[in-house]
Amino acid sequence: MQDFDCENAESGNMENSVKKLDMLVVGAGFSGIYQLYKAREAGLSVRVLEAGDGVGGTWFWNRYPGARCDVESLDYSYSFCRELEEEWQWSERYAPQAEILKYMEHVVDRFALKDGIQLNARVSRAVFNDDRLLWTVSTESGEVFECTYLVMATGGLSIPQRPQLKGLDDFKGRWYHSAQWPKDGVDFTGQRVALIGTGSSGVQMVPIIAEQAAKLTVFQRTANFSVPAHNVPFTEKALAAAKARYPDRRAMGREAITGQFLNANTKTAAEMTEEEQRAELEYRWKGAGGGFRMLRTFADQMSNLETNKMVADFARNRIRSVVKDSAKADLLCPKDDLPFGGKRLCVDSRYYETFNLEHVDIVDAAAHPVIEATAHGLRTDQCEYKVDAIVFATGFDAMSGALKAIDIRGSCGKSLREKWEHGPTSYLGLSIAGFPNMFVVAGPGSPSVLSNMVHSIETHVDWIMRLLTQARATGVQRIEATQAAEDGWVQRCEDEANKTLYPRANSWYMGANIAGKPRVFMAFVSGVPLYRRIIEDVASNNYQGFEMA
Ligand code: N01
Repeated sequence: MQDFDCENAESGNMENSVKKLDMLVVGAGFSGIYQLYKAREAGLSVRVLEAGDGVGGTWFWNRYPGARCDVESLDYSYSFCRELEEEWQWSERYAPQAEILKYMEHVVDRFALKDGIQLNARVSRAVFNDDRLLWTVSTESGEVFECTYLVMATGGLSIPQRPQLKGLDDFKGRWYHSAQWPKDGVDFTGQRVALIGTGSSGVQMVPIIAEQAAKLTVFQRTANFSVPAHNVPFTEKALAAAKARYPDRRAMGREAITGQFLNANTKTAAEMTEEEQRAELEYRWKGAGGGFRMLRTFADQMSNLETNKMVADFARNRIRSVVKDSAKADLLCPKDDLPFGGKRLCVDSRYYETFNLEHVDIVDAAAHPVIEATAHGLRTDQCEYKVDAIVFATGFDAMSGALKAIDIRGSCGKSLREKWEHGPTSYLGLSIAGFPNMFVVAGPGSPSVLSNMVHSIETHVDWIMRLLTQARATGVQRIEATQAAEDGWVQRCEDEANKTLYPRANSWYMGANIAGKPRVFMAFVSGVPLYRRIIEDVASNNYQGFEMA
């Protein structure tokens, strides 16, 4: 099958005609770009539909001040091409948003992928035809495509949680959401700014907005743990040394639980002396460690409450040692009922230090919820805060949101929204019973958000392509996870999660950040290496759990 004539399509000449492809990919983030590359390599006609007017996914939309990756860039980057690794020069240990976006644009150019990506094309509906074994996919602007395979590369954190705040339309200042930040940036110089939300986005923004604003008031509903990034610029020498060991680094990453090497301690806390425990905690908090290394301080940290509390207490002590005002420090210390790492750990640069500035304040939005926006600011149940700008860092309808945003109809018209009414279900986090020939990259039920996303994305895309290559070679036209396989996988994910402390936290991993969203732990918690072995076994066993016809 030939790729359609995109020149005609874009000029509108084919507006009402149906474009036919082997594969359609939804989303041009890390997943969609790599899926396009691999599908083309396999000789498929393929097109990526992207809602934005540029590629990059997360890194296209999240342009808020201070946005940067909190997985080290040497790991949070494609590993499929050694030359790409060699030629790209990361400027910092944790690259800022603009640099990651530039990297992704470079990948698109370098591998000549641009003509396979259609921008400003938001997919609204996808319907499977059981007789013709095709997906019909429509965009909001009315374009229609038919494809044999549909790959949802829609991302786990791509549907922002819009603020449901009474009176927002009457607010006379400007308001922003972290994930829909203006391309030209925002200058807060001299302004009074309110910031709602203290997850990763809020924590990254606070120090930068504080540099500009005359007054910054942070409305915190739940204090989460944040650890220092110890971000540093790369010297030429350091980068060259790291690159000389790149294959080893990648290999160690593949065998690490999150798909990035964090020098995990293999001992439980009980197997160490107090002195050793202390040294381990210090090492991970300080420059040699930092960031997510704190999640790997003890082998039983996410399964043993006592061990977890040791890490949590250590972090709370660090917060108190930085924040001079004890009332602010009290508020910033996460409460005892939140396990360390139970909500996604934040990684910051000078977050806690920023609260020592006189013009930066914190409001307990759990005790005194924001009730409404007024013409001149925000009102809690206590008082009105007059501000010039409001920043919402209130997160996303995570994991399932992007898929439910599209009206997806599988075999016999089955609706994904209805199927997922009680929470997302899948087989292996990449296939859904009742939705043949559709694949989800890093979907609910895979390690995805608990891992180095780029590694997980490459794993999924490679696996999908291996399956499709075999299917095409053997004349298989319909690939579908069985309901029994899906049920078994959902149960396994739940059982694995219940062995850990994760379900104790009201996190977005659990759907707890969205009112009315079912509480289901949405990721495979037991790590990238085990997960990869499971899906490799499935492939070796003739794709056990799939019906192939
Ligand atoms: O969103 P979040 P995020 N009133 O959901 C609060 C990734 N990421 O955008 O905890 C008041 O974590 C909410 O409070 P609570 C990363 O995976 C990565 O910060 O629900 N507050 C919370 O404090 C991350 O985990 C990077 O009580 C309200 C905050 O808003 C994920 O994206 C950088 C509220 C939302 O925190 C999401 O992070 C940034 C309300 N009505 C993000 N509603 C990297 O560096 C919500 N909140 C890779």
